[in-house]
Amino acid sequence: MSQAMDKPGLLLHHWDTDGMSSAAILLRCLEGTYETFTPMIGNYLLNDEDKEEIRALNPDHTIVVDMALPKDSIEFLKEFGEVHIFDHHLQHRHDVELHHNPIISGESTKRFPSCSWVVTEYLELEPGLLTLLGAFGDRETKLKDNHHAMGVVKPLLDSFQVGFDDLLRCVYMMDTLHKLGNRKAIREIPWFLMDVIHPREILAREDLKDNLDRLEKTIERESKRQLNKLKENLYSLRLETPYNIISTVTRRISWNRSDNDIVMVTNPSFTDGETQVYIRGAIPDSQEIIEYLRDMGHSAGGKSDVVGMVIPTEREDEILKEVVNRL
Ligand SMILES: [Mn+2]
Repeated sequence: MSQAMDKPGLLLHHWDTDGMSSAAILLRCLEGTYETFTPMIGNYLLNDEDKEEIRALNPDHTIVVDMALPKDSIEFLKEFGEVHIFDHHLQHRHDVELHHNPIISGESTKRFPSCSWVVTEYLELEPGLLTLLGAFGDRETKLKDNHHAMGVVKPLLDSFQVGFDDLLRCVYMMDTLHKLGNRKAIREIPWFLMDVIHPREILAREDLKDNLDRLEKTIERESKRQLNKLKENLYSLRLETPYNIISTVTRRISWNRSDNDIVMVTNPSFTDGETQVYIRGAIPDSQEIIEYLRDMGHSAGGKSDVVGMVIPTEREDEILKEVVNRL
């Protein structure tokens, strides 16, 4: 990846721990100047604001890390120069200089639990703290069931003389940045991480500790509020928070209730003009709800017992009426 001296490369990464750690691994190895960048939090694409900022940076080339961007965003980046992608999400292969994604080449997610793992192997590096952080971020405690990964994780944890939970705490501290919507800090942290050699350097960061306390207090308070009963076994709660905590709040409420209950939480205050909706519990047919929303052009996803969506706030009542009819 050669570059002209006067133009920076663009290192575009996901806003979570895996994205920040993978970017830091690359920064250690890249020569030349780079600008780190993350899209608007919650958007798995480049919107007009992102594009305007990238135009002003006028990068020499782009490296995309841990983020499955749609074709339109990739085509935009190609206007500036070469595009190299390192990822592990399911996606179509893009027509770019390099799209390195072992998962779409048929490798297993056990073998490559995170993008940090993908980048480490591509660069032929020994797995290290940053490799672990990405995997802990994406898999959390489920990493314990991955024998291949644990074969690498265990000796490293021993060498740092820390436990599994210490690394998890690093992840929770780092992920406060996107939950609090601190995009500037997310873009700066790869530069801090690239020099970190021991987990204690992360655990000692007072700003991240304060973030964690603040978030925990908000989540705890919101999770204990009175729910509205919409119908038998269906309860709702409306948040008014600028924090991206809807999935955590919904999970906490749901875990304290009967398995037959469904909890629906909404938050119109994370993004202007959009309402986040999160539903968890005994959902009769989550796939049908997801398809119904996607057919109308909304962002929706989930599993059998979870549905998450983002809908326009001005059409919220009408859309949620249809959703509630399906619960
Ligand atoms: Mn990832």
